[in-house]
Amino acid sequence: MKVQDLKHAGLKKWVDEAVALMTPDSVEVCEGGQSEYDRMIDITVKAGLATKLAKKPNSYLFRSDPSDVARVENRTYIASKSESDAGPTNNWVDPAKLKETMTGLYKGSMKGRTMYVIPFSMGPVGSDIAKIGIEITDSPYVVANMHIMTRVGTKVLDVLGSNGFYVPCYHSVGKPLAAGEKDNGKWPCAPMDDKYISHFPDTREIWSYGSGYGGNALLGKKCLALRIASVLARDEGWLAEHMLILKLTNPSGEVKYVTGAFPSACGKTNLAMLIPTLPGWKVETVGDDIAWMKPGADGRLYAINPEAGFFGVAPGTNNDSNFNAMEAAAKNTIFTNCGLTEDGDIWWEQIGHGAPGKTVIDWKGQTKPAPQTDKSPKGEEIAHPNARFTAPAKQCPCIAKEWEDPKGVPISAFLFGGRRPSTIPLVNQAKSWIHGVFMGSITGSEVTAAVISDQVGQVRRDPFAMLPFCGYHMGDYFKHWINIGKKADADGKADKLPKIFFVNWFRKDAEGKFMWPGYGENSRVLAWVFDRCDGKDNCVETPIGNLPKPGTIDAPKGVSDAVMKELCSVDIEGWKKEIADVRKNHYPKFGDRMPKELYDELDAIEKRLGV
Ligand code: SAT
Ligand code: MN
Repeated sequence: MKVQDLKHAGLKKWVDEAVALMTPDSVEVCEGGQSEYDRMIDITVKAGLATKLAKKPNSYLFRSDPSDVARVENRTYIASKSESDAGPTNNWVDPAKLKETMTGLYKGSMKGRTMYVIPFSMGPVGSDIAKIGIEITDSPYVVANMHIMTRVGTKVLDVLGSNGFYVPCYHSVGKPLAAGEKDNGKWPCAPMDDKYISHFPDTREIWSYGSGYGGNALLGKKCLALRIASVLARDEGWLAEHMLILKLTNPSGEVKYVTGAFPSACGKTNLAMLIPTLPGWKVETVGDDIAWMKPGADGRLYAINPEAGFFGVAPGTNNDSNFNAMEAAAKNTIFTNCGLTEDGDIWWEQIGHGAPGKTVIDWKGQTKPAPQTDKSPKGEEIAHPNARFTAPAKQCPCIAKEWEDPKGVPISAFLFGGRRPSTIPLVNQAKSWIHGVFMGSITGSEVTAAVISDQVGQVRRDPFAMLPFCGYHMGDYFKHWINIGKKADADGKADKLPKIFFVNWFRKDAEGKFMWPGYGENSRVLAWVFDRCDGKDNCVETPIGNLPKPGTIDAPKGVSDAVMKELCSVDIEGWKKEIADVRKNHYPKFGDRMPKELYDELDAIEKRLGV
């Protein structure tokens, strides 16, 4: 479709301005559909950027530049008008200055390339909870990924109409081509110091430059669906959260929907696609990363998954850890930075088997001996640790039939969690909404070797798993959560809000061994949560919250009664330390915008613990 055929006057003008600034060789408005997707892939194959996989139907492997392999948090900006609105935990630059710098970079940045204008819907097209974005990009890889991760095309423009609201998103890889120059197999991107992932919350705009990878470039995901959406949600009275959504069915066929927020590397995608070991229970997936929730007329919160695909971490995924993800990525999938086997299949660390043949090509394009097992020495990885698969959600065998319901699904429980080797029990229900907000605000996870080496073993707090994804001041974000509870109270609908739980699959014993087997066995905890939402008599009140009554969570094989008891009891001394750390090191980070209600919770728990 041509730009002059756009019916939305503001949109047409915005695109014209971008064309004048970025001077692409040609411009194309994306219409969506399989043939457009195939054409984008074809362009990348011809440019030497993608390899067709012989072993996976309609699937391709890309290798990015070694400098462009993950989100770049230190180049990510929340450029609100006022610095204090971005808060102390976001990078801030004056929006006018940032636009000046980036306009300089965008000038001529698409020379030699095609500009694609991607109309996309976050959420089912036309849903009341959905939002529209328009991404301008010079990367056919981005177009193909957006086709999988969002709903793209003319159907979105039809909903937008001639004056609808959309979030304008600029993206350029920042590598213009000289006359006759071609990518020639080299992933285009700009040097690190020229990369910018910028958000303008006041004007609801996203400007991204210099990176072609993941959340830096697929702007519907973290940029729109979390950073900008969190601001919209604050202003409009809903929630945009970094949460999975799952459907839980008990043996009597009753259904509840549960969301969960966990910092990275805590198994969010695995939980969303879990295969229960508990007989008669079923888990199905609505979403694995992001939930948008709006209060319905009945006072319940209704959630949609704004995405249409999974952008999952490949290493560690195998038929045992996540059979459903492996199936979802078995065809029509884009793989990035995985290894390539001799017989034309992908390979990664902990895929469950060695690589066939004599050699494999690693994510940097180097030929290496084929690994016999599925492990590689650290630093010698065949797949990059942040290698990804982009797979359509509808291919997931356990996708819930209502995953695209435009009304969303009514949520019964929120789970917060992290990797906590000590202190934090297996599951703990908040005493009240505000106590649950308190739990969310102190969420943290042990730093694993995969992240930052000098912090290994320490707890890094990541409130609501939103620290890198909140588009405004975290103190105000906590206040927004508190206000959702206050409003429900005022409407006499507090009992309709989800119950809040804190879970921990990662407790370790004195020898450093995991005490809880995790994975499918987590269904035992989900079953307890399910019954708790029905008010079943399965808990005991303690100073830290409601813990499982002995015997109400069946121990999995190999877990003794003594271990179950330890997992479900209060470690008073540990909690005193936990709370002291929150008071001294965590809450002060948010300064004077830290809501008083949360300090009151801190006082109350100290009192209950006898501090
Ligand atoms: O690169 S993404 O932001 O899409 C994925 C992630 O880092 O969680
Ligand atoms: Mn995520």
